[in-house]
Amino acid sequence: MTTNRTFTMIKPDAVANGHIGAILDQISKAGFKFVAFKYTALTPEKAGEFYAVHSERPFYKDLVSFMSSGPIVAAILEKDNAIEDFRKLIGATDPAKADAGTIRNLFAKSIDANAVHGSDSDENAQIEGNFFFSAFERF
Ligand code: DGI
Repeated sequence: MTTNRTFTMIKPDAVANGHIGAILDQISKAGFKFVAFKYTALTPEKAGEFYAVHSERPFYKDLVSFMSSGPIVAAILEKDNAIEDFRKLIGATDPAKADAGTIRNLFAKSIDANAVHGSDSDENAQIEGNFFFSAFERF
């Protein structure tokens, strides 16, 4: 089922570097509406759970440590074709390969600290949104 929703995080590097406002502006100008929004932080346990799919990958430990290193912004976004359009807006996982003008091209410095997360499927958008937000926190 297509939900027209995606889930995003502004990661600890982008928060620490003062890019929350610029990133939210770019997301809004691209036509995404906010369904749910919070400023929070992941514990190492929660970060490990969120990225469990990568638990066998060599970068998993560093990823969990980085994602629990400071506050993040978590949000559910709505727009037609949300998953694909948001992945285009953020650019490739490795910022060195991200197209000019994409969020990762503008605000990320490395593949592990790459500024933003965007869900890769409708199914994962639902799972990830449910990970952070209750029904009472969606509008
Ligand atoms: O969906 P993406 O965030 O673009 O990428 P992903 O789901 O394949 O990986 C999740 C995160 O894990 C990614 O944003 C950064 C990290 N990651 C992925 N591949 C590598 C990586 N980190 C390192 N150090 N090296 C990798 O090859």
